[in-house]
Amino acid sequence: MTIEIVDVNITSPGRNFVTLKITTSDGIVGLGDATLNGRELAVASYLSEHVASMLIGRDEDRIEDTWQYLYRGPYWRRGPVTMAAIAAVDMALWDIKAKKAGMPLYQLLGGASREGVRVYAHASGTDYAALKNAITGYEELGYTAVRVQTGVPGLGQIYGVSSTGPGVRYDYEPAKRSGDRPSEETWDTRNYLNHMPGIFSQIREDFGTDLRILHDGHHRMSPIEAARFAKDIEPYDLFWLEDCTPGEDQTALRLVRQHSTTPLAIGEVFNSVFDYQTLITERLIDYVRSAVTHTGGITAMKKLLDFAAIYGIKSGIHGPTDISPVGMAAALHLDLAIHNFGIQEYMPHNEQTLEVFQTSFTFDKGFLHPGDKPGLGVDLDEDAAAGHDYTKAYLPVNRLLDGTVHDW
Ligand code: CS2
Ligand code: MG
Repeated sequence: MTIEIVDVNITSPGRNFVTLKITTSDGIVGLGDATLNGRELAVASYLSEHVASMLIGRDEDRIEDTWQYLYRGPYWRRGPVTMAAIAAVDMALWDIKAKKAGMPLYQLLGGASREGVRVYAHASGTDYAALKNAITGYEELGYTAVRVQTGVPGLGQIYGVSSTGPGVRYDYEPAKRSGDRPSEETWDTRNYLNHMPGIFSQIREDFGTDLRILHDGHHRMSPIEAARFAKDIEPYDLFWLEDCTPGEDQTALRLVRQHSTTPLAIGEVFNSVFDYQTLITERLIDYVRSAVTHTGGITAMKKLLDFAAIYGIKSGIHGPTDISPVGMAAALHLDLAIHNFGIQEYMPHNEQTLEVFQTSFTFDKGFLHPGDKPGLGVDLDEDAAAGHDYTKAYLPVNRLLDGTVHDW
């Protein structure tokens, strides 16, 4: 059989999603997530203007060949737009192959290596009282791991911290759906470095040693600042410190490693195994943070994670709400199948999103399972999707207190 129809669906049930839908000549449908937060239409246009016509008439079973055709064929390589487009095609073809086999995708990836995948939730609060409330709420829901982000004295709204006060549901969304340019936030690393260790100390005092605590530095520290921070927080036994330095500077983590045993995670802005080459071969990280959606799909992620496994490095696949339920399902099938699974990020999607994308995954006491429906296990309700028009949205820009543009 061959690929007959290629559609790009754009919907916005509270936030924007781009979904590739491939239909074969015998009517089997595969879905792939192509969502790139704040730059959604660039990927949609790459797919519909450049890729769709290349797929028509191809054998849907030739997944590796199609991946290489889309990666090596155009000459221009890598980058988030191209790799999200390739990821969407790859996911859709794996979805089709698993549907044809009558199996959930994880079976084709080698079968389950565990009963469920441990997930971490996002707990945040503008001050410690609000943060404590959020962590307590997640513990009551059964979570065993939380990412903690909190306000910093002297700074206003900062990325990763819910501004709506205490609450169990993590209701922040950094991509603002209004206006023609990004909003701006302020940052001061000195205040942050002085404030955060005390927060981790209070969490350990209030919640004990069992809880897995994660934290996201969002690329905002210099190598020497990150080294000091990783050393300062060692006593609080973090599960990981994420993105402590800007992602493109792989050797920055050598300095952090020399000074601390705090586990390090990086990679949500990466899109290729080559972004990890130094990090993995020099064992500078402990967890790979790529999204299946932004790193070339299941084919590329499986190779990346197998490469990481040789060096004792585990997975920590990116899973905020800007990854659609299709991309999340792809992550869960991989998580269940690979040996070197570490943890999975999980921010539940809102109800409107789950009406558009019907999923088969289940949550039980801090663990997710992708379910046993053939394929990825996600259906797209196109009528429901049509009810939510695309709305332009921008991620915020970060500035130091003197106005200098800063990493975020
Ligand atoms: C975050 C993301 O999930 C995370 O660790 O860093 O929420 C990130 O800010 C967004 O994916 C950006 O689109
Ligand atoms: Mg992050």
